Amino acid sequence: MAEVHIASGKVREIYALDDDKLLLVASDRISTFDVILGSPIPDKGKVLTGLSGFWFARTQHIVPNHLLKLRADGRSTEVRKLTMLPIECVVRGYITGSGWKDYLATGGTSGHDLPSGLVESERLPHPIFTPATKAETGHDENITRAQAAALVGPELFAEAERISIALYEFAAEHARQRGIIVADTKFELGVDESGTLVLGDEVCTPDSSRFWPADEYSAGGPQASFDKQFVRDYTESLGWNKEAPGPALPDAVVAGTRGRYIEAFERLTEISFDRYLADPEVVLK
Ligand code: Q0Q
Repeated sequence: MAEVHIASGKVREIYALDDDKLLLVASDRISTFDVILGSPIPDKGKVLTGLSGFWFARTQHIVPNHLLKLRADGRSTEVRKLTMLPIECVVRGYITGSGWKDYLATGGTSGHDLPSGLVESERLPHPIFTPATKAETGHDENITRAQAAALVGPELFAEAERISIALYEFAAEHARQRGIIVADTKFELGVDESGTLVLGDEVCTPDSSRFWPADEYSAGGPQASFDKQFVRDYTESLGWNKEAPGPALPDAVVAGTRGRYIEAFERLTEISFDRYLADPEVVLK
């Protein structure tokens, strides 16, 4: 099959396989503070691809998805071509990151009035849908639910919100029982030729979500990242100005980070990563 490269993300590539099919390839690149670092994390792309496949296979009762085939390399997926919604479908179970910044400035985020007196990283009474517009570079911009509804239409918006919250609640509960807090996550939804909403992109991975180790959780400030903390601590120790080019990483930081990705995979899927490498489709069963 002739593959025509059509888009690059920071850590992923998209190719066109034919008029209706795309190939998503997850690299081992890692980015932090929106900068790609100088060292890849071996197998990171395979871990994230396996996790997305795991969630796709277990959420079809909530929403159909675009996955057609998980290739033997464990990092490439053949997917149905969709018309993607022009909004990022973000769900937050905890107030942190840009949501926390909005809360300090306005008492809410994406138009949600939140309880007063919340502390950073506090769990919200209920998960909230906080849409954002896609920014080519840098951070997405949080928009209100009304703005998002104006962009996609009220019916599609209502369905996208319902689906996104249901997906988050399903994944976050599964993860919490296995020692990982999914603080927030970003879904990409699209419509197929019949106008049906379909889940695309990656699902509840450490790259599309904030993963926190549950046993270290303590509201009142920023939380340790389950997967990226070694990298953050190292780049912090360099006094890195958080601008490109990102620094190269010592072998120990690369190996430790690889271990955290594999630990997240094995905790959530209860499948050994070696078994996944031997037969990636094991996550779909
Ligand atoms: C699509 N992306 C993400 C991206 C750069 C991934 C467009 N099924 C689809 C998908 C998916 N998934 C997309 N378009 C049409 N049909 C996904 C943001 C961007 C690299 C990898 N962009």
